[in-house]
Amino acid sequence: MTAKYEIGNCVLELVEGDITEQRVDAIVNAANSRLAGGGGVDGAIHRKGGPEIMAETRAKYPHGCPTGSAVISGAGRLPAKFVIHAVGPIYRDGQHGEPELLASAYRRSLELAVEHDCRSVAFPALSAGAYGYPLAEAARVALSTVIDFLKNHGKPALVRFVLFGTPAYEAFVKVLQELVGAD
Ligand code: AR6
Repeated sequence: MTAKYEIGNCVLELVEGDITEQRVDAIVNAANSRLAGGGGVDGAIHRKGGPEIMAETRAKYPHGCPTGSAVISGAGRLPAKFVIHAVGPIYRDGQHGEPELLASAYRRSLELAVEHDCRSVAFPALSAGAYGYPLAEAARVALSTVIDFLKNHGKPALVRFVLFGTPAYEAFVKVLQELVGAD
């Protein structure tokens, strides 16, 4: 399943699938602030990408990455040029800066992608798994932040959200329709 929305010359895509299988310039990882690896997207990326990704992030970012930010590495054996390690917030009640931190993790990831000439970027639903962010709220922050960025910068040419399972895909489609009035 795929949904597409054009913003100027850019395309925003929603697909149901596995982020580690995406042939794009940059795959975004849902990392933690220690860049220590873990489950979910992070586990899948390091398993499939191989140990050089962790070796590189350990060497380059020994102090990790603050919540709401992102860092970049090579992609090891994954079919991408880069992995962008984004650190979303752990959801408490929505009153502890979660939306701002989540938006800034997306924005910093997109800035890094543009700085590294990435034309295509694939995101998971940051914070919507182990970090407990309610899916519809996470989708609203994710989509509105990406749409604003594409309107303001005109790149990257393709941003694809790769949603794990039909409920996540449908939640994103619903929020996109609410935001843009798409049919
Ligand atoms: N492809 C796409 N989406 C996936 C995949 C996949 N292969 N696997 C899971 N998802 P999570 P977070 C979905 O937990 O909430 C890790 O331990 C998943 O269903 O990966 O930001 C890190 O080390 C959910 O919708 O990331 C951190 O400690 C979304 O991806 C912590 O989890 C994000 O779920 C980060 O938690």
